[in-house]
Amino acid sequence: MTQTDTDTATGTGTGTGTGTGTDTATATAAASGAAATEQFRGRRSSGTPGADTQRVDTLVTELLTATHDIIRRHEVTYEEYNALKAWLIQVGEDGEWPLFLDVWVEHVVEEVAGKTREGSEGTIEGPYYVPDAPALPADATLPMRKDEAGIPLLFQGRVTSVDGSPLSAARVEIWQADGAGYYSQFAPNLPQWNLRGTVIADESGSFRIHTIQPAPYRIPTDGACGSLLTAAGWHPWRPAHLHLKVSAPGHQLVTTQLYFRDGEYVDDDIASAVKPALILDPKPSGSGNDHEVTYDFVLDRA
Ligand code: MBD
Ligand code: FE
Repeated sequence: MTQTDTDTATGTGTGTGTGTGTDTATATAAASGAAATEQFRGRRSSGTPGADTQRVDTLVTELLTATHDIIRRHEVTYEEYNALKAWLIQVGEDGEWPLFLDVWVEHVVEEVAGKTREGSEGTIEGPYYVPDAPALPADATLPMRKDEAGIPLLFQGRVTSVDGSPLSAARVEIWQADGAGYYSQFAPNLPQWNLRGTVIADESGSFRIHTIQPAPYRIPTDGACGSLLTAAGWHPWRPAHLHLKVSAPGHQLVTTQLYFRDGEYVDDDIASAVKPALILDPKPSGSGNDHEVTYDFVLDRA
């Protein structure tokens, strides 16, 4: 982290877990983990299942049985069992349950949840969404620093219903990492809403978002998830991506991500969240080194 533009930087986000309040703070697994944990807890008031004893019994029994089978089949030792126990404790201490679950589990939950939708393909939300990003007009530039690094990108499109009718005033929430792979509110010394916004589409459901092309994202390697990567010989990378939540009255919200053709790790995402329909192919636009791409969203009825 070498940002020097601190005039609007808070780095403190919505919680006490982000940043450390010093200009020299570096991004750590424990700090971004604590912020992600707090963000998740703050948004999770509704939708608690838990009353269905039968279903909990079935799911937990099958999870445990699968674990027992693995132990028998591979003759797992006490050394390995204790290494697992220590590692699980560490995941909690580092606040990395949101990261671990969203990287290695969420894609299958999303696959099940999205099975019956006809509209735009979705994919995982990941740990770094923050609700209520500042509202922006249909033709907008995302909040960014004066010297924001990265190739300028015009991301434009239209939001329609499954029957093709335009969804006027659809909301296009967008969030992304910066050119160094950092998300505002989860890494220190970034302006609070850097590269986050809620774009309100026009009467025809159209939007034009000026941003920068994000960089591939390296999940934190200095915490428990990093230990797992090292121990298993896995790489820590996600391909460069834009995160989106697109919604309109009377329609189902879609949570998705868009990737870049031929981008590094598009075929080897550590979070298994790439789908062919989600790969953009931006072209140089008339001016300078800018790129532009069009992607339309189709929403299912609620
Ligand atoms: C990310 O940016 C992300 O999108 C996911 C799914 C996991 C970790 C970091
Ligand atoms: Fe991400």
